[in-house]
Amino acid sequence: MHRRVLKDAELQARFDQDGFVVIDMFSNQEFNELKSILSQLNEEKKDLQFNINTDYKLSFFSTEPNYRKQVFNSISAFCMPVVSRFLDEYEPLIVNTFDKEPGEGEVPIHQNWTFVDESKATSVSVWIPMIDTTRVNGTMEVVKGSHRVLSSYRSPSIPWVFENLRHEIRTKYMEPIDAKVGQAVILDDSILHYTSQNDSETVRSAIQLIMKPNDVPAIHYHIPSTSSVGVDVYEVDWEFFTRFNMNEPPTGVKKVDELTIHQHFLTEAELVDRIAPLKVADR
Ligand SMILES: O=C(O)CCC(=O)C(=O)O
Repeated sequence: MHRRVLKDAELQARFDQDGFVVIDMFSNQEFNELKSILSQLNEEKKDLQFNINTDYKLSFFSTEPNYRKQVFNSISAFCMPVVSRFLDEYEPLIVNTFDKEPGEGEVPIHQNWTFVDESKATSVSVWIPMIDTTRVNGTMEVVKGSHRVLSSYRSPSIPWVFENLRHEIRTKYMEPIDAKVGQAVILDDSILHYTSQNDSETVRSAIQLIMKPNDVPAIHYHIPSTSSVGVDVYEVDWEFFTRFNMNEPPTGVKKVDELTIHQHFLTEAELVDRIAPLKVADR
């Protein structure tokens, strides 16, 4: 039995079925406060260097741990009381800002990394768009029901099980979520998701809080380059993620276990079979 995620039973049932829910989260006043916290952080951002070059600007890729700490501290201090109205005893592990300039910013299809032992608990991403979002300006798109059924071993060093299906997933199975200012999308971190480039004239900014139940440890999986099946399990915390460069092995954290995994690259038929709604009741 999985530890519950949401306090409300109806939201929990929808989350279990689809792998996400959209919530009216912030009052106008709260949203405006969050906007001003973000614009203060953006002032600091101008001279930042990034250790990974992407078409979108992600605070997690900043080479400056102090900036990442500042993003974590100021956004989570403000958001925690609000998010806690909905999530059942969750705490932030990573806080990110994502910016897409006009004409760029595609975030390729991915699942978020594994942050907890998913046989017992669920980590979530609380995604908060700072303007109304649709497919035109790069809203959140998801494959409904793709959570918990693909792989619970996800990290920068583990190959994606959907690697051979990127085109099919994006063109046939992704569904955009039109989101309004004040709303948040709560995603199971194992759901397949994607955001397109921003084809509007306005910058599209969003905040992501990756959150875990406060009574389970945070973990990070790493495959050493010498192995293709052996996974080292590290126990980690929020500070680790303010300095972690995903192109390098984890440092300064304790290895707590070693696992053997057999990743299997899915075919389209297998993907369809796993996400089929009829199977939801059995999960
Ligand atoms: O904001 C974006 O464009 C991507 C966000 C995302 O991938 C996430 O919150 O997991």
